[in-house]
Amino acid sequence: MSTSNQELARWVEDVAGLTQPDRIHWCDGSEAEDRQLIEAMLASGELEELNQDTHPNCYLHRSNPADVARVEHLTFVCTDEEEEAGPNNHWMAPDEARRKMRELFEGCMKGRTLYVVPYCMGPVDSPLSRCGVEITDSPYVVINMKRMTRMGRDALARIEQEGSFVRGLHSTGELDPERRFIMHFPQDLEIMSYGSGYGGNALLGKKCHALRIASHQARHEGWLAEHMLIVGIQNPQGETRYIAAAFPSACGKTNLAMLIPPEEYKGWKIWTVGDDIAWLHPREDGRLWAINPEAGYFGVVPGTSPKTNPNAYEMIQRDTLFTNVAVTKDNQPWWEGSPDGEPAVDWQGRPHDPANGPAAHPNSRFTVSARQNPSWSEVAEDPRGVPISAIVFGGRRKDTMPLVLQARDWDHGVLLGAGMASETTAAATGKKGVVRRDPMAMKPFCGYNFADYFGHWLDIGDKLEHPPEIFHVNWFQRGEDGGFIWPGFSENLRVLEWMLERAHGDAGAVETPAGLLPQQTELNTEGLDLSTTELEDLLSIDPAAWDQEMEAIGEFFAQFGGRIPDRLQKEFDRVRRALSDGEAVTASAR
Ligand code: GTP
Ligand code: SPV
Ligand code: MN
Repeated sequence: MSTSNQELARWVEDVAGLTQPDRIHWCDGSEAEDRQLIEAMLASGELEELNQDTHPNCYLHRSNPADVARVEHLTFVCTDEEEEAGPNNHWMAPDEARRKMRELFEGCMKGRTLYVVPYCMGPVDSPLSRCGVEITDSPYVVINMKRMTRMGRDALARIEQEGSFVRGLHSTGELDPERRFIMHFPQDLEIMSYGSGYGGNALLGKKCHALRIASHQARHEGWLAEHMLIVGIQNPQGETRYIAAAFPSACGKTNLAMLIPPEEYKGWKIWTVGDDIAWLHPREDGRLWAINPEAGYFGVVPGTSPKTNPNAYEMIQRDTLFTNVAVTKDNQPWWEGSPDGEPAVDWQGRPHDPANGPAAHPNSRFTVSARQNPSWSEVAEDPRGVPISAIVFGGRRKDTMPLVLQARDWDHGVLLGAGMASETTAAATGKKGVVRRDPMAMKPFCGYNFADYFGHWLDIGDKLEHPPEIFHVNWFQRGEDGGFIWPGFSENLRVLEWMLERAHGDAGAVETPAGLLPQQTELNTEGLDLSTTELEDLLSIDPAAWDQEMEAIGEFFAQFGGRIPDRLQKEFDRVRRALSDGEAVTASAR
């Protein structure tokens, strides 16, 4: 295989000249090719077969222990001006970055195969989709891209027809954390990644293309590329409405996207459209429509069980690639939160010893095709996407943020998103559990200056005659005993129901200076074991805590100098003033 696209052919030739691989393989995306790669990786030890009786076609990949998460401090946005990348990104001048990367890539594929991986983000027949080509020397990347994207022949045909594509060059390199860089050149639609074989650093269609590069394109073309799940909620009357929700990494997107309704919700059904990324477009009908650019899930394994996420648990019993989980003595995958079994060998391949920490890495992941999900929605293949009724922002916060809060209008919603913060998780290297500002869950992924991004969100609102309602949620508030107050998981549907009633029905709300809270009687808590004080804690605004929160948001905005849009600053001032005039508010004390 090769290509009729001259630009692509020349680029592959140039890269091969630089990296000097032994062989070049153009990926066609076929099952036969996938099988051959898996066989070769089993032979080389890059993959291990898991128990084929209990887990047919499931394999384990163990990363280098120094390469198990995204590396935000080594991820750069290389624009002409530093201001364009903004204080939210690490920046390097494009020339300097290219020089650095050339040195690293020189001769790095000697003795290896160079794979050319054409892929399409989004349904191949959708005008909203965008294509890319990843060049990589990692067969692990190829078999992941096969599950995560529309990869191979059809994508290449679209590229040849359209003529444009995002270029991504990747090499695993020597996995030295000192020689590891993930570089983005948004103006040239180009990505270069060296020195990591892990997920978001190496599967370039995902965070690098579909968020960092796409957010830059979206800004110029009038749409949004977001770190959001897309879920359809079908009520007992048979109506399905769609919600898009942005939570930071490892904060509950996959779980919410494939939730199973609680027992009290007879006749309700959840449909998964996407679990990590949404591309949102204003349409002529005045509504916001969304597609999921991905075709699979690269999901957090720990905590997945028939109790927390039965759909995900069922979906990963077959045809799944596991990365960095532990195994039982009969070679079944095991992780913290597994419903049964005992770990015998840990994620690093050592005999399990609790003194070494968790048996599965906290950021261990599964890779599966979305079609394996029992709640997979056919509309994920619809070239038009789905209309969005509500946008939800949410963080992992032990206090301050109530279970749910509705914005009074679009601008206020943009403030709720821009003001988001969340405790850091194992999805990226660095300290865990530290509250940091993470606007719209895009801190690691926005390819340009956040101040301009907030302005772009305001502009999108102006284009929408029927904008989605905007909410903020927090499933992670903790009580005095340190445990989560809200039961979460399935029960989150109760909150989604209130949102949809606010968007399309007549559910009541209590106005507070921070936003609208559900009236206690309007949130269905039937069958839940929640005391009155717990419910009050979940649905209240503490003025002292919010005063501190606004202070922190103000300081965050100040980093951007005068670049924060006036409209957002005014909205901030309005809420701040209202809060300082107000009293403590709980949903019960009306
Ligand atoms: P990325 O793939 O990193 O972008 O993450 P994600 O947002 O898809 O996170 P995911 O759904 O995989 O959840 C991460 C962790 O949060 C898992 O350990 C879950 O068990 C836990 N979690 C998810 N939803 C809830 C919830 O409603 N309540 C509580 N307490 N934990 C949750
Ligand atoms: C995340 O970290 O938000 C992920 C996993 O979804 S990764 O693909 O590594 O970005
Ligand atoms: Mn993610």
